[in-house]
Amino acid sequence: MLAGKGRKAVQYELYYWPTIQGRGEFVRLALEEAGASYVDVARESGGESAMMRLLKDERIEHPPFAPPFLKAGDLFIGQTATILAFLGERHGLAPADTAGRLWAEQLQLTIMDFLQEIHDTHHPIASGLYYEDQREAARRRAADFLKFRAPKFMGYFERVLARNAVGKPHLIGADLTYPDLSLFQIVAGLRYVFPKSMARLEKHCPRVVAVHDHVAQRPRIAAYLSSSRRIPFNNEGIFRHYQELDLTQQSN
Ligand SMILES: N[C@@H](CCC(=O)N[C@@H](CS)C(=O)NCC(=O)O)C(=O)O
Repeated sequence: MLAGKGRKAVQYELYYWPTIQGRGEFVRLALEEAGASYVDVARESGGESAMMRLLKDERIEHPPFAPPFLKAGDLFIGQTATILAFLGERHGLAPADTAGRLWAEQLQLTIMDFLQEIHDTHHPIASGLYYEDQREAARRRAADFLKFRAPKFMGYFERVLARNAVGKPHLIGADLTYPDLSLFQIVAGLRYVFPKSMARLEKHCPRVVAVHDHVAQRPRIAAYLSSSRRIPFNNEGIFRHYQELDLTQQSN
């Protein structure tokens, strides 16, 4: 059991690949900020096999397509954004009104689009092929990503933050919501993947960086980040560092 000391009895089961942050990390961050009690099942002995069995289990009424998925009582919930909408509502990490909840979902889905494009910089042809088998395409894709797509996504979140002028670094209203946690993870991940390009890009999006810094300092998140529950970035996951893909163009 990975839940911290003094927490209530296990409430949630998170199923995700045990050696990477990946999409599961967006869920872990929400569980940690909520102070929720959870088991990161695939990191337990025999847990990965249990996860694979569940993915094929015909008795599950609403079967998830892929990890991450969350078991909450009798509910099985797949899709990162859907899991976060569920946890956000349950744990005060989402706006209470319909318009606000939809806005949070919209921002989260945009973050998931951004994440997919980050993944595609190192695997532009196929996830099932080795990076080494798609290196040239990756170089072209990363160059395009750094020149056009990363500035466009970051610029969008910068504008959203500028419009939400509440004096606090939050995407929605005056309180922290789950898209803030996910934006933190995007910045942390991009710093690992493209350290040189990110140093340049961050000069144009100080509000996004402020969200990152605020989230990193929240007591539960800070405790989580320095714990063994936080898997270090590595070159097996979505965020991978290949030096040759960083700063592949010089124009920004
Ligand atoms: N849209 C889904 C994507 C889920 C997904 O692609 N999961 C990856 C790991 S991060 C996986 O295991 N995919 C297996 C597959 O696509 O066959 C989400 O956001 O949760």
